[in-house]
Amino acid sequence: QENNDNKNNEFPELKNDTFLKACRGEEVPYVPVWIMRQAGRYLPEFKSVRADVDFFSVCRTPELACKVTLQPLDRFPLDAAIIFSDILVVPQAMGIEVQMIPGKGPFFPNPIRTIEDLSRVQFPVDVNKELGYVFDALTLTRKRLEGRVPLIGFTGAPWTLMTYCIEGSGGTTMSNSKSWLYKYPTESHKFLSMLTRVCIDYLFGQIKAGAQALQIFDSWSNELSPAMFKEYCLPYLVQIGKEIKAVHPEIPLICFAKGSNFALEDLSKSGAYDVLGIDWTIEPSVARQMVGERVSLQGNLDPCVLYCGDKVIRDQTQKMLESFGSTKRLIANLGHGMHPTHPIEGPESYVKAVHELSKQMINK
Ligand code: 1CP
Repeated sequence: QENNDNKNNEFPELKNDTFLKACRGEEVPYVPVWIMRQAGRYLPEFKSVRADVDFFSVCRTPELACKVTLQPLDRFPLDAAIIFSDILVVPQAMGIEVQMIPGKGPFFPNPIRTIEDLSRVQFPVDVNKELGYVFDALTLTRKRLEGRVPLIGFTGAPWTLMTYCIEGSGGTTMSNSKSWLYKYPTESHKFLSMLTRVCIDYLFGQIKAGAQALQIFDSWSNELSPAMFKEYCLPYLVQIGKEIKAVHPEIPLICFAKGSNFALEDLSKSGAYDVLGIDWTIEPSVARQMVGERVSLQGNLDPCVLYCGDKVIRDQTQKMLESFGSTKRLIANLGHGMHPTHPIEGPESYVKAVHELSKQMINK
């Protein structure tokens, strides 16, 4: 508790608040842009850090986490930074071992396969003890940012974290985790409630440490039918947003329930989020119609456009901005994260196109 009190007063003054303004639906001079996975292996300077240090050691070393968080900002005029970490630090904090296998991704040597395995999950969790390294990285990064742009903190959503814990890796059919929902509804809700509690405590800690906005990643929500989403995702997403909002109404909250387009209306009416992320499987104009003016939208360029050179990127960005219909209540991003194989010129062209084209639209 003691480690972060009053630190907010010591942070440098924010110079570019375009992203925060767009989250709140205020007037902006241009559409702000940041990119999911903007720090990562497409950057040679990231690869050179990773050459000597394994993935979770970068996350656990505030100096290194801070360094790689700032790398993309030194290349591109992005409007927000996102702390370098991973959603899987939460299962680790609950006593579940997670390894990062180079070229493969996350691997859990002992996944939570049976309901008996739930007894192995550490709960409750002292987030200051288990995740204090993330808080330290946030505080350090907020200082080193020198107010250039706001710093975003994040967590995985309960359902997405539960799928990893049960499947033991990504890239599966989700048959184990989805079977849980159908076969063991009580235990599924129990596991999701535990994860929700840890996520909320973790996000409170991130705010205290200096995070200026928070994103909840429900990357695998698209695996669930509307009825299953309503039962196993929505209530927990709403609980997280509401509990944070009750104490910190000033911190913008972003929910990215990837591909769950049917949920946009419910999420926008829940009052739990300021911003909803969308991927490329929904037309921006349709998403805008579903959420009205209740929330800001964030997205949604197909990451694969960034392979296609400046002209295609510019044309597709123009189409995207036009489809959103208004430059208000909008944050440009991709519909998902950067790929390791992306050329550096991709995000460079995208950020430039968003800034230039949106300025033209606003000044017209
Ligand atoms: O060796 C490496 O460098 C591994 C690549 C990598 C990176 C750069 C992983 C492994 N995680 C990260 C960082 C990361 N992960 C960030 C950093 C901040 C930034 O955006 O710059 C963030 C926000 C995440 C969040 C994350 N991790 C998500 C949610 C977002 C999404 O992409 O849907 C998920 C699903 C993960 C799990 C994960 N971690 C890493 C990989 C390769 C994966 C996905 C594996 C899979 O497909 O299941």
